[in-house]
Amino acid sequence: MNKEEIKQRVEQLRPELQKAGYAYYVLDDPIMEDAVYDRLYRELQELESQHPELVTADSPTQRVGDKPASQFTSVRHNIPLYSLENAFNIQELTKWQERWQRHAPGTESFAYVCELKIDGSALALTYENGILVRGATRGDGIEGEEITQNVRTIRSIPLRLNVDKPPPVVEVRGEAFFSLNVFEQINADRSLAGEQLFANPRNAAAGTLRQLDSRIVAKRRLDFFAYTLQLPDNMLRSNSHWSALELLQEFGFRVNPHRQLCDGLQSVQEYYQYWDSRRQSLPYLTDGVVVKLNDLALQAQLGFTQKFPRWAIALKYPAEEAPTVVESITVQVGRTGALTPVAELKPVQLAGTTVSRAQLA
Ligand code: 3BD
Repeated sequence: MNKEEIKQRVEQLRPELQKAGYAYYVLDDPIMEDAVYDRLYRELQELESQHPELVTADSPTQRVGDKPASQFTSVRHNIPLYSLENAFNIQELTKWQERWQRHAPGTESFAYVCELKIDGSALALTYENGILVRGATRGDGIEGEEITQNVRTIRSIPLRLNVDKPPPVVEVRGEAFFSLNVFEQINADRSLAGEQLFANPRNAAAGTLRQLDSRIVAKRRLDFFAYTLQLPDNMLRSNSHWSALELLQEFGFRVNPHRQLCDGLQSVQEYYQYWDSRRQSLPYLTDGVVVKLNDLALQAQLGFTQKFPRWAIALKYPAEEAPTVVESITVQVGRTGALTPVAELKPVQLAGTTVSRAQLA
């Protein structure tokens, strides 16, 4: 093959591999045999290693770095990541609605978007001209850590947005998480290796994102649901959060399929109860539902308090409980000599983990 033919072959392999990865990791509907994928991937890798000048940032081969970082740098978010106000029952949700309505008097008709609240770790992704250029942890919402190389390993995060004319800058936010079966496998492997277990999938996700060696991150199979995006100008079909979620999906992100438009608190409550009773059957942990006003103009009118958007709230599930028996009580000696009584429990499944000990004081 001459130079031009190699370039053509590379440019043929990339979209083919990218489409196959998208079908597998985002749609969960594979279109290519693993062996075929492997063969084409290796061919691309081989061509790129012989012609490094042909490597691009969005090439499917660029998901895993080759050397660990020595540390992460901190980055200031262009737009802060706000927190979410919590409500624990429908009365608190009603109070919230009355409050935002005082800030937008005369709002007669409105709709809410209900989403499952994924119990993971929040990420901010920046795309320039459609290419993923930066991934950062939430941090304190103002500053996070730049973890781009780790973010690239998440197969359900597109390295390039699936649009013909990408806007100059797009910022996408969402939740990185481990599905429960992956989490259990990670802890089983750690147990065999004599390593300390992760307490729950959220800690495992946060810990993995802060791993300095992206090759380890790549092996752990993090996943990602996108839930919001910031665009420079308006690309949306209608000025609504629902359209934003649809656009994220068109861009190539995984967006949680269990979202729902609700016309008032009655249907929000039904959604909440429906998912409270079925969350045990989901393959990932959720800790509540997030309720957001659908109209983006209304969101803009309401704005933010010091910490929260006025137009969104999390309705949390009560902490999970599970009965078990105390098998014995032991005393743990801390590093400083402090004594702590510990109940040794008959192991019980709780919130995605096995609980076998509980501190008593
Ligand atoms: C989810 C804020 C807003 C854009 C602010 C409305 C607080 C973690 O599935 N929407 C979701 C989820 C989280 C969200 C927003 N929608 N903020 C959302 C969220 N479907 N988990 N969060 N976050 C993300 C946070 N994280 C760590 C420490 C403090 N706050």
